[in-house]
Amino acid sequence: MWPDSSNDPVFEMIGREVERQNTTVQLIASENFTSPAVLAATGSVLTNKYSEGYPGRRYYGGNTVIDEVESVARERAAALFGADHANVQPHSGANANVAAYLAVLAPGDTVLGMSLDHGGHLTHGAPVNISGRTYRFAAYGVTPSDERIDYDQVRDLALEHRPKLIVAGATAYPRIIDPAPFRAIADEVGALFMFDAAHIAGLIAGGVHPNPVPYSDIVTFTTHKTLRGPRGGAILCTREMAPAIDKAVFPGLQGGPLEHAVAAKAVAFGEASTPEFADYAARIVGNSGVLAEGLAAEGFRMVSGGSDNHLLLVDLRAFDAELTGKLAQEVLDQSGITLNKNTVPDDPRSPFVASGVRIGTPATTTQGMGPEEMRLIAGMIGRILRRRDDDDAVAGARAEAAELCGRFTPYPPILG
Ligand code: DSN
Repeated sequence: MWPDSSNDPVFEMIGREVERQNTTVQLIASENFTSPAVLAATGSVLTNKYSEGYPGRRYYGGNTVIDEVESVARERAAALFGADHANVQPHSGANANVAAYLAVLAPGDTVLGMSLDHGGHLTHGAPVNISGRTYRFAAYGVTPSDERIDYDQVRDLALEHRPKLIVAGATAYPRIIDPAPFRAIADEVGALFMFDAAHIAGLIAGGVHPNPVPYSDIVTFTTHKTLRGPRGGAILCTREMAPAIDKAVFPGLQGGPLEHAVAAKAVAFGEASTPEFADYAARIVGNSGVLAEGLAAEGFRMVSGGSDNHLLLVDLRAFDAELTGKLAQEVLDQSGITLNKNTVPDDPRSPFVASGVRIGTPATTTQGMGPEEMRLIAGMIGRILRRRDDDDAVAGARAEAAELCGRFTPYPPILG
């Protein structure tokens, strides 16, 4: 029926990626290990189906089962976060954000969001992104003194710019983002309020970060970060906003939904509603705190002094003024520790070089690593970066990382 692909080298490559994920330490703050159930749904025959539209209102026949699946996903997402309505079709967090803008803004409208170089996201108005090219974004950031969001500055900027929409949320901010002052500021200036919860959706679901849903007109998020589902996005909104959001996702922005991903999102929402997941979310944050202490003991400076969530932003300059984020990422990669370079607030270096690294604990926590392993990893990072010119030290660290991961292997090789 089909050509024989069993010897296609792509499968050998996938096998090597399973091996990489199994044998190196995954510290990218936006990554995680999905469950076998989520992987099974992602790899299901639902990928074969066209289903433009929404449950009960499709443009193609044969969608009885798909309607059931998408309805379950929508109901579970809404229940998990206490929202009136969920749209589970966005292919990504970026698509979710662009659809939200499409729903409530006209080209040229003013929006207030967090600047990318203080921890925001490309879709929060970066000039190179469709958001920055279509709308007039004004940006708030963190204070120079405590490196946290200054809600007084947000208010001042809102009063000055009178935005139609205020956006909260970040990709490299290690602290709680309080939705309440944002709501108050939005009400004061007559703006809508959107919270981009991409990074922290799992922490919200697990009850260790304030839930922005009661304060927001729209909440967007990704399903593959702390939430531990398949790669994808979703939007929560009020009942009043639901028709505009649905219309913006389809037909406004996307075509046929990826129903295999929608099924996997449904499975992930189910998993995230369990007591085990709440325990997991608490352990993510606990591990982040221990890792911060361990890295501080090695001489690193945490931006804002520490972390309340799943990530740390580490300013490398206190440890070694010559060490860039780019070099640290490369040396650690060779040593079996995967993380990403990241600018720190007001970084004199470009984003390609950067003075910091971003470190997250969602994946290692899924593997079952705890405080003891966080202290070990902090020590390894310090040692590797101090001895970065010593090839033997780098090779030794690679073996140490493999030994550590061998005790917490996420996947059997068969899943390749
Ligand atoms: N790429 C994501 C992250 O790493 O935070 C944001 O889109």
